[in-house]
Amino acid sequence: MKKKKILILGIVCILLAACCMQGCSGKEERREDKKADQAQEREEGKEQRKETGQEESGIAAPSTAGALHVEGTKLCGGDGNPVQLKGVSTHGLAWFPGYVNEECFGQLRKEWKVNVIRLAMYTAESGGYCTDGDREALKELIRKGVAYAKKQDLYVIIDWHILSDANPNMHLGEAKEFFAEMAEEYADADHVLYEICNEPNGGTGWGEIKSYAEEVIGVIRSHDEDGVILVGTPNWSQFVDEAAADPITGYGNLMYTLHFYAATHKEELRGRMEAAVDAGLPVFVSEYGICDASGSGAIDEEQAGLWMELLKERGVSCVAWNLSNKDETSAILLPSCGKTSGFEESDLSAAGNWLYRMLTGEGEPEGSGEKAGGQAQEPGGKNGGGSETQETEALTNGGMEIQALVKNSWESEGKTVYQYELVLKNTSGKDMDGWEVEIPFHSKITLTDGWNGEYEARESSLRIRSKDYNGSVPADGTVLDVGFIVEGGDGVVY
Ligand code: IDC
Repeated sequence: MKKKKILILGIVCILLAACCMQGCSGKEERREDKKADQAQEREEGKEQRKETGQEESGIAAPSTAGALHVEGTKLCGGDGNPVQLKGVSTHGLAWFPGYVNEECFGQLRKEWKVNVIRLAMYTAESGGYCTDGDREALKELIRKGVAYAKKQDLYVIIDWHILSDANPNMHLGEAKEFFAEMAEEYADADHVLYEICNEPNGGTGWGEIKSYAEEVIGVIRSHDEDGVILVGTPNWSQFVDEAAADPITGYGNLMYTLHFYAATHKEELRGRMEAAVDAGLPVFVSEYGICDASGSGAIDEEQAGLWMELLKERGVSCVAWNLSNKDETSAILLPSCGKTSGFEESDLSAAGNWLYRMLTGEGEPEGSGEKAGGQAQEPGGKNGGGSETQETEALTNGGMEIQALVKNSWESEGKTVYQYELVLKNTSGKDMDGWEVEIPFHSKITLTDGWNGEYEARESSLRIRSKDYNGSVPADGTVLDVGFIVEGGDGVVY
C-alpha cells in the first residue's frame, strides 16, 4: 500500500508538514498517506489487469478491490462491495515447494480464475516449522509466494497449518514470533491475509483457541492495523457455532474458519455454518475438499454442488485443498504430472477437473447439486438418463453383484476419461472376508486413480480387491464408496 515512491514521499512530506503546522493527528496523516497511495495503486492496477487478463473476468482482485475488510458477516473490498475469494491451497510447503512459482500462480489466475492462493505451512509433522523444519527456507517460500501473488494480482493467505499439534497453544511462542515478523513485513500489503491456526482438534475447546487468538491477533495488530485475520474453530475448524456464541471482541477484520470435506461433511455442517452466519459470525472456508475428510476416498459431487450453492448464496469465500500431485483424491494433479506449471487437462485429477470447471464455469459443476453429481450415466450411448437409485445393468462375479455407475466423464487428449463408482452387493449367500471382482471393458483401459480397493488393470479388464477395512461383507451386505478413473474402455461389458 505505502509504496516508497519518491513522488509520493514528497507529497506525504508536504502533507505531513502542513498537518503538523495545523496540529492534525497522526491518524489523519496516515489516512491521507493511504489515499494517495491507493490512487496510485489503482492506476497501476489498471495496467496489471490488462496483463493478467482479469479485466474481462470481472472477479475481485487486489488491483480492483484493494485491501479487504470485514463488514458484519461479509468480506468486502475497498469500495465496500462484498468480495468472494475462491482459490486453491498449496499442500505442505515443506513437502511440495515446487508449486510456489510465478508461472503456476499466473496460470491459476488467468486460466483457472482463482483470486486467492493459500500458502499452507505445517507447524508440526515432518519438516514442520515448529519441529524439524528449516524455518528460514519456509519463510523464504512464503515470501516468494506472497511476491508472486502480488505480481499475479492474487490475494494470498499465510496459513499457520496446525494439525497433529492439536492445540494452537502448544506453539504459542513460535506463532507470536512468526506472525510478528510476517505482519511487520506485510503491514502495508493489500493482498495478504493471515490464518493463525488451521485446524484445532483433539478436544481443544473454543476458550483455548480464543485465548491463543487474542494473543496472536494482538501481535499482528501491533504491526498491521487492518489486515484480515482468519481464526480456526474447534473440531478441525467445524464448530463455528461455538465461536458465534462467544466471538473475539476488541479487534476488527476477523473471520472464523469452517472446513468441510464434502463426502464426509454434509447437511449437518452446512446447518452449523448457516446458523453461525445468521448469528452474525463472518465465516471463511479456508479449506475444503470434495472427497472424504482423509483427503482421499471417493468424490461426492452432489454434496460438493450443494456446498457450492450455499457458499455462493452466502458469499462465503472458499479455498480448495490441494495443489499437488500427491497420490490422494484431493490433489488436483495426477501423480503422473511432474510439471509445476503449464498444466493441461490431462494432468488433472478428478478433483482438479471438478475444481477447474467450478471456477471457470466450463462444464458447470457449480450451482445445482443435482446437476453436479446426481446423474449416473452409462458410457457408449447406454445412458440410463436417470438418477443413481434407478435400476442399472449389473454383472456378477466373485460372489458380488456389481453396478458400475459413471459419475463423471471428460475428454483428455482425444480420449474419454470416466470416473466410475461401484455398488457391490454380496450375493454369494455367505459372509465374506475379503473380496475380489473383475470388471470387463469393451476396449483397453488405462487406470489413473482408484480408491477403497487394490486395483490392477490388465488390458481391457480391471481387477479390484478389498482393502483390509472393507473386506468383511455379510451375506446380502453392500460395499459403497469404491471408485476409480479410467481412460478409454468404451464402457463396461455386461
Ligand atoms: C493431509 C494431506 C496428506 C498429509 C496429511 C498430513 O492431504 O497428504 O499426509 O494432511 O497429516 C485437513 C488438513 C490437511 C489434510 C487434509 C486431508 O487441514 O492438512 O491434509 N484435511 O486429510 N483437514 C481435513 C482434511
